[in-house]
Parts: sequence; structure tokens; C-alpha cells
Amino acid sequence: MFDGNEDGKIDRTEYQFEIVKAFITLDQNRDDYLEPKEMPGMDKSAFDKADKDTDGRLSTYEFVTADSLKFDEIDTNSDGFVTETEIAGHQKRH
Ligand SMILES: [Ca+2]
Ligand SMILES: [Ca+2]
Ligand SMILES: [Ca+2]
Repeated sequence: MFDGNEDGKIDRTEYQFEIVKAFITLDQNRDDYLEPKEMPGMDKSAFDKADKDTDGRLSTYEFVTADSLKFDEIDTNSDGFVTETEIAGHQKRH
């Protein structure tokens, strides 16, 4: 799902694109904000951290810059690519 050019690795550009796509998919009522109920998989503390203006919903910018979704956070070996393994490991930690 994350690997656009199917080389098993996702670079930063590809990753940002996938995050935006995920946002659009999750935004069921198309109001350009994600509410907690639109993201059942996200835990409350991660949501609150990402909700920087504390209005109870995430804008695209808040979502893309969320700590738990940061590229650098997922790229644990810092080679500039995220792999399936790194994503799986990241999901386990959150
Ligand atoms: Ca929404
Ligand atoms: Ca917000
Ligand atoms: Ca990596």
C-alpha cells in the first residue's frame, strides 16, 4: 500500500504522498479534518499530541506533521527509505 514504485522501499516523497492519500481516505465526511472517530486505530495520546491547536480534530497539516507519522521516526536506520519492516516495527511501538 505504501510502496508506489514497488522496490520495497519508500522514499520521503513517496511517503508524504501516501500520508496525504491516507488522510483523504480517512476523511469520511470530506470536511478536510480528521476527527478521532474517523481514525479508530489512533490512540488518544497520539491524537492529542498531533492536534496542535487543540480543536479536537486534525487538519491536513497537523496530520502530515504528526510525531507518530514522521518519516524520520519510522526510518529507524536513517538510510532515507522506510521499508515494510520499519513500518511494521513502528506500528508495534505506537
Ligand atoms: Ca472529517
Ligand atoms: Ca487541530
Ligand atoms: Ca530505513
